[in-house]
Amino acid sequence: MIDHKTIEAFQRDGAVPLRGIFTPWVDAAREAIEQNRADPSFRERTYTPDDGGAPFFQDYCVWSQFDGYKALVMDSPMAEVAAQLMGSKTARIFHDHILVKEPGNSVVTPWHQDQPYYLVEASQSVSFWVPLDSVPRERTIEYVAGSHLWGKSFKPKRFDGTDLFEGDASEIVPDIDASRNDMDILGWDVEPGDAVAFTFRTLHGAPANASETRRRVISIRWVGDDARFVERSGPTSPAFTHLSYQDGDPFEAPEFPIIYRAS
Ligand SMILES: O=C(O)CCC(=O)C(=O)O
Repeated sequence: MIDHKTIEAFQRDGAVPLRGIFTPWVDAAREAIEQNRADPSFRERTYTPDDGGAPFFQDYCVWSQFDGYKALVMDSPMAEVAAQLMGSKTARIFHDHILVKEPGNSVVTPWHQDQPYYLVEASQSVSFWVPLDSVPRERTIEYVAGSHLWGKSFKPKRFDGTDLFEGDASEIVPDIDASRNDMDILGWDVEPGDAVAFTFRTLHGAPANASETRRRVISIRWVGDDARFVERSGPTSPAFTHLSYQDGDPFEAPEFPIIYRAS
């Protein structure tokens, strides 16, 4: 499905572009975005900036509720590619994150790792950031190459800057923008149906949308064979408060089905 060089780049850099692999699923996914905006879930979190600018719509864990998202998860090669990139026999879906930055939206997605927000820990993880609009290099998501191998877990904050877990004393994300010249920052211009695959531990961030074009994205997260539940000091993001588990339990629940299993 994907070549060896792509897998190597993913494992070395923590992020790799995949060109055109989801193009057949773009139209239905765009339809799903409109259905989802009209009928958001209880997890929806839309940021409307104080500057009166356009909103940043976000929703989570809705992939099974809208046909266009479901097709991307179930019918596209995503699950098999996830298993290949992770070096896992299985690919289990964790969740989706819908991110629509409307034209003129001023919200910058701050630099962060995804892993510390989650109720799952896995050495095998991958998110597919799938744009449904063209996004040029200057407006696209960026990654710090190799940061997934730093052995760090930086403090999770909401995109509005507040701490996710009260009293969390973990290390704050370094000021990546101030040290851009000393870092290997990766980013690619992308077309609808491309994707960037990255690990839950890779530091990433994304600019505001100062353009006149929408920036619709579906980010879909997967884990591999060794995934385990992890207890945090408060509700995770996304939160699954109805689930009960012990730290280190195998990561299994009906909302996280295995979609691909190598034969
Ligand atoms: O698209 C964005 O603004 C951020 C996406 C992101 O942080 C993610 O997919 O994990």
